[in-house]
Formats: sequence, C-alpha cells, structure tokens
Amino acid sequence: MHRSVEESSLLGSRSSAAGDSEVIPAETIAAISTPAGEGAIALVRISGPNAISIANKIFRGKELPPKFASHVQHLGEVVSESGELIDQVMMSIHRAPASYTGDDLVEISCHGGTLVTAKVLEACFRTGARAARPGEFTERAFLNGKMDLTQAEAVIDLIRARTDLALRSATEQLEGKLGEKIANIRRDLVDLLAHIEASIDFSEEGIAPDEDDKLRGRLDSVREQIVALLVTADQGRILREGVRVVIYGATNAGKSSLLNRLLGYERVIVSEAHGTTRDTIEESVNLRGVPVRLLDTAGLRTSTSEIEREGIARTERSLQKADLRLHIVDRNAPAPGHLEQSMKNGNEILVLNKSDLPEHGDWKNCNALRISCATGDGLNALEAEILSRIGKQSLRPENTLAINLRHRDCLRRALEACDRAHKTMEDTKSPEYIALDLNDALRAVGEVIGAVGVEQILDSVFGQFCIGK
Ligand SMILES: Nc1nc2c(ncn2[C@@H]2O[C@H](COP(=O)(O)OP(=O)(O)OP(=O)(O)O)[C@@H](O)[C@H]2O)c(=O)[nH]1
Ligand SMILES: [Mg+2]
Repeated sequence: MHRSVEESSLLGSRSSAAGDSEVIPAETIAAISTPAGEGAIALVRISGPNAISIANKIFRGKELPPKFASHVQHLGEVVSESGELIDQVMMSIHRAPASYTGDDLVEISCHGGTLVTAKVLEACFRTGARAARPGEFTERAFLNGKMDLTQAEAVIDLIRARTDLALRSATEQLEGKLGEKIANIRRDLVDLLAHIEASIDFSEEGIAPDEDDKLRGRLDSVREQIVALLVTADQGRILREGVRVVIYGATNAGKSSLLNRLLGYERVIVSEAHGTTRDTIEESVNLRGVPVRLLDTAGLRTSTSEIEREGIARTERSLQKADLRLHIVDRNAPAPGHLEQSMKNGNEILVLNKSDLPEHGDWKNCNALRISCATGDGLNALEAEILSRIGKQSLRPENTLAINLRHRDCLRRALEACDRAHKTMEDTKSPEYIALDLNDALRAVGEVIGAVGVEQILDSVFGQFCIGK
C-alpha cells in the first residue's frame, strides 16, 4: 500500500474547496445586508458574474456602472422596469477578485425604509439575481479562497460578540491566527508522513530503530500542538455562548431582585408575594468583560398549582445545564436543611440576601457571601466571586485563541488518530498502518480550515449567518 502525501499541496493554501475542483459560482445573488426595520440607510448587495450587468440595468446616473472605477461610490437612481424612480442611491462596484466575496460585488446604499429597500432588492431579482441564502456572501468568499473556514466562522463570531474579549478573539481568528496554527500542525504532519512514506519505499524492515525515536518525538510535538488548541475549547464556548449562571432558591429570597440588580434595570417583576416568578427568564450581561447568561427561575416550594409546578420543573432543568448556580437564601428567615451541599459544590455559590435586615440566628456561623439587593451591599464581592469561579477554570484573557465546537470535534478526531499512530509505532512499527493513521489525522486537521471534507460542513457553518453577510 502506498499513500502519497498529496495533501501537501494544500498546505498554506486557502483555496479550500477550490483545491480539488474549481468551484465557480455561476449564479448571481442579492440580499439586503443591513438589519430589518427602518434606518437612515440600508445596504443591498449583489455578488456574482452578472452583478455589474444587473447594476447597469437598474441604475440611472451620470456614468454607467460598467465604467465605474472599483470601490468608488456614485450617486444615482435605482429605477423600475418602466423607468420609474424607486430611490436615490449611492452605488459602488467592487471588481473581482478584490471584493469581499472574490466575485464582482455591487453595493447599493439606499434609504433605509422597509418598502423602499424591498423594492431595490426586487429590481435586482427582476434583472437576474436570486435571493442569497444566509451567509452565502461569506461562503463565496471562502469558496473563492479569500479566507479559510476558521476566518469565515470568525465573521459570525465578530457580529455576535458582546464583550471586548469575545471581540478580540473573533478579530484575531479573522486575521488568520487559528488558521496559522492549523497550517503548522498540517505541515508537521505532512513532514512526518513523508518520512514514513520514505521508509515504506526504501526499507524492507520498516522503520529503522534510530529513526523510530525521532519520529516519535515529532509525533509528540504534533500531539502537543493539538492538545494546546483543544484546551481553548471551554474559553471558546464561554466567549461565543456566554456562561450560564442560574439563580435559584426558595420563593421570596430575592432572586428576581438580584437579576435586576446585576442587569442594572427592572427587567422582572419583584414582589413580596411568594411565587411571583413563574417562568425561567434569561438575560445577557457583560460582567467585567465576560459574557454571562443570567437565568432567573421560579422559586422552589411545594405547590399545588399546576402552572407553578411546571415553573419549578423548568428551574430544575435549568439547574442541570448551569455552568454556575447561585443559591439565594433570605438570611432574615430560618435556614432550610441541606445547605452544606451548596457550600461544598464547586459550581455553586451560596448567597445570603437581605443583609440590610437583622440576621436569623441560624446563619450565625455561616461564612457565605452576604448581599443586599435593596442597598447594593456586597454585590461587587458577589461579581468577583462569580468571575473567579468561572474564570479560574476557563478564561485566560491573555490568550484570545478560542476554538469552537466544530473545531473541537475535528481536533479530537485528529488527536485520536495521532494516538493510534503512536500505538502502532510502539507495537507493530508497520509504516503502512502508521501512514494510514497519520493521514486520518491530517484529514481531520484539514477539516478545521475547510481544506478537506468541505461539502458536508458548508451548510452547518454558513446556515448560522444572517442573510446578506
Ligand atoms: N429588605 C430587603 N428586601 C429585599 C431584598 N431583596 C429582595 N427583597 C424583597 O423581597 C421580596 C421578594 O423579592 P423577589 O426578588 O421577588 O424574590 P424572588 O426570590 O424572585 O421570589 P419568587 O419569584 O417568588 O420566587 C420583595 O418584596 C423584595 O423587595 C433585600 O436585599 N433587602
Ligand atoms: Mg422572582
């Protein structure tokens, strides 16, 4: 069995899907790229081989779009089939390949009314464009080799970033930092494979003993690089999705008051009646740079009301998915049983609320955090405790590299393949089998940047985008 290292030609290349078969999108797509609703300006984009001719059919101005210098805005009008004015616009042409998508791209800035924007888009459809799918502009940029898959994914991370750290991480990924690391791993794997392939070709006995140690050392180094990326997955999840912090406890303890305090506005109803909150309510908050998804829940008590029991069942489900649980109790009231659990649990903070009121004797020796949602006392200490609990394990602001779940899946497979190769080196030393495992690793690592296995992942990656991006 002989396997060539044919993938080496893909190293460092960003041509991705275009690497195997040149994918030239024949269709021209159009979409409104700004959010729905009213605004001063909206942007309609057209991309593809007919973008300029479509622009020419719908535009009326001093100069014709095919004559426009690239990237320069021109004032004019978009007109209907019968030549009626639809809107006064600014139009620019970004000629291939120097455009976001790598195809000819037209940008039309029109007035940001819902109807007028729809009519401009309509004019594009009428003259030959079709509606773009979510993320299709960025997908084209990827297919045209303008960016690798990690950079395309960074575009959506950047759009969704809610904190400075998340934004910095997305920007660096967009610059290609993760792509570079992946390219290094692939280069090392290809070198390793080349050595193994050579021993298949030139040696009867397999790998020579002195070569053996060297190869094992190089495989270990590849393994270390993969592991170093894998440990950033938790940080990646937190930056992209936020940490789930669930506030729970008995009714009337002050859970909703705490949510409102942490958010800085009166989001949920607070009242002295027990059982005020009936449903789980989620809000996002930026806690000193860390995106946190805060959940207020229905208070726990024995209830005969079916609606309340459903609320409590939701509380329990939320608790199961929590990264961190805040157990809120009213220190003015007697302590309920089974609190030791709360104190000991690494992902739970016991919080004694209503510190402005006299403390019930039960809490005398309890060293839990004390806060008052009424006065704001102790809230800074609570924020610091929340951050230290979640930050200690997962967040390293000095390292903005943070892989996503898809990358984690590919890299885990790559690591398994490396481990198999390692075992084969130890056991049989059969270069053919080692090469087989290393090729598996190479393929899995290649999937991260979209160099291989592209067809299966395109929909799931770009489906998360907004239309027009
Ligand atoms: N004195 C004092 N009262 C508080 C404090 N925090 C909350 N309260 C009051 O306690 C009562 C219950 O507050 P909520 O925030 O609605 O309590 P909850 O835990 O959400 O209650 P349920 O939704 O019924 O489970 C309200 O009357 C609040 O004004 C506090 O720190 N001090
Ligand atoms: Mg409540």
